Amino acid sequence: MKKIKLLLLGLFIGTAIINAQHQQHPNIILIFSDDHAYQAISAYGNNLVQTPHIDRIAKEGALLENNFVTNSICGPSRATLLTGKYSHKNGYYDNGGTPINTAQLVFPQLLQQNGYQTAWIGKMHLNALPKGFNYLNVLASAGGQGHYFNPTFVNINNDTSAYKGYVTNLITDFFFEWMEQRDPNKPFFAVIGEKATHRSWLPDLPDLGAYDAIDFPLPDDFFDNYESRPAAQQQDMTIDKTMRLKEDLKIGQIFGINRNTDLNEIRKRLKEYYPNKKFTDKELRNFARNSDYSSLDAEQAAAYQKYYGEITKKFEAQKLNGKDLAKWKFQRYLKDYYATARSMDRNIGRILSYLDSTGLSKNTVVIYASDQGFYLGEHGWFDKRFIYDQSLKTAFVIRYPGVIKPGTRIKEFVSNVDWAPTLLDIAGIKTPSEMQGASFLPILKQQTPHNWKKDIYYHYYEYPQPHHVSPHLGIRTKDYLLIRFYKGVEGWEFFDLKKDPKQLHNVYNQKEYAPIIAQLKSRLKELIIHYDDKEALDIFNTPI
Ligand code: SGN
Ligand code: CA
Repeated sequence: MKKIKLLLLGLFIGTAIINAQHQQHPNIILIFSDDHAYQAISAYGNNLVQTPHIDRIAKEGALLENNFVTNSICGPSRATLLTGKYSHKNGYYDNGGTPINTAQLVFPQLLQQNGYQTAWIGKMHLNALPKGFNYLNVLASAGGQGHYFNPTFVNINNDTSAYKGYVTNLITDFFFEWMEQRDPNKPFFAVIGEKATHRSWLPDLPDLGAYDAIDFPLPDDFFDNYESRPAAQQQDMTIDKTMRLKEDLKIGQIFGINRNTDLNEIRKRLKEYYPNKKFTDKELRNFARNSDYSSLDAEQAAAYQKYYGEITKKFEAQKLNGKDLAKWKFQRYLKDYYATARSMDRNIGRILSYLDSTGLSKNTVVIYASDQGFYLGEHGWFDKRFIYDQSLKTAFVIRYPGVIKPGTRIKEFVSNVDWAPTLLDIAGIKTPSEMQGASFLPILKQQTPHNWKKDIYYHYYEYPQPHHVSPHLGIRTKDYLLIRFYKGVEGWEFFDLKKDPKQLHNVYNQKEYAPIIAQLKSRLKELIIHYDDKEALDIFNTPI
């Protein structure tokens, strides 16, 4: 009897110690999506579609209204997340295919040194596997973008495997599998890297057509003429001209065929859409090119074929052109985009329920963020890259029970160089001096340091492909935006955000702004020097 009592006491103390350790070192989950616009989230004010599970994280924790990125594109955002550094310091400037330098320090290594088990599951897109992870299962095909259906993953040993199913569901399943096999006596850190909502926006089968009844209001700058903004005139990312009917909006698309499919089979399927049209063999083979569509199995392809077949027929009957066609494309874009986001939000719900049912919710920090912002028709665009708001800002909601007061809304400026320092701070680890950001945990606790930054430095590089956005650098404050474009287009832009929140009127040449522009230029120079961006300093010092 005595022995049993002692054993129970021992167990009790053991559990208490583990709990105390976990309080000190809470588990951290970062659900990190791709191209999911903050304006697509109901917690951020979208009232046409609901994202109940992202909203739940915000409601039970904090929502950041001014969370910016330093270089609005996929790989560079992930490299900044891992290193806490700008692109010019971590060497990952664009999606050009160069592998990330794996010799440099990434914050999960510090988590590991402090007893954490670490995992990254899903989309990573860095062309090499970084250090600092105990478990990796990341999307492998299409240059790391992966496929929506039946995707291939690569693990920490560089073994690739193909799986059956829809990518977002699989990523959640892999997370659960890892959770079951991890050591429960250690705290964990996991990145759940979503492929959603990346182009070409393929929803899971139950979500096909989920928003067909909604007529989405056209942004009032949808037909922006880009007056006074030469770089905006040069870009190649409009819904009107760049977005493709077949490859993006799936009009006349044939699903589940690939290079090996018999041409007669393709011809037969096409007859349904184009009964009077004759196709050359080359054209037929082109239908088997886009791998996101060829990876569907027979059952998935049949569901997609049925849904988009109907839409194609209706589209063909309407014979749209000009502005009507652009408006129609906008509707279809948003319907696919939001349906893909819906498949993701449901999976976020699965993750939250799992944490509830395993008792982990109380000592696990849950973050939902996207790698950058995205245009949903503002300026007539899709994609990202520009320093303008919709791509510069990105969603960030965080739940930290007992530490962050539910319903907190944060207006302070933070950026993705601050993410690594913040996550380290949550784990009780000091930020190494080489990182360029600072922890915003005090802000989340509503104890903002008096000297917290009031402006953000930005530098974008990738050019000209794929969307012809001129490389630029700039500074964003609460009231102003100053930009220097330096390749393709050379020149300055300046926006008064109090009068022009949509950033439509470049007033760089208006005399009354000369004093504030001069002030911002000198601040921009300070930031360039502070972040040690040598190339930017040369650009800044070169007169135009
Ligand atoms: C692909 C897309 C682009 C997108 C980039 C980068 N084209 O190239 O539209 O900007 O990825 O996206 S697609 O026709 O292949 O879909 S990122 O999120 O990885 O940075
Ligand atoms: Ca992205």
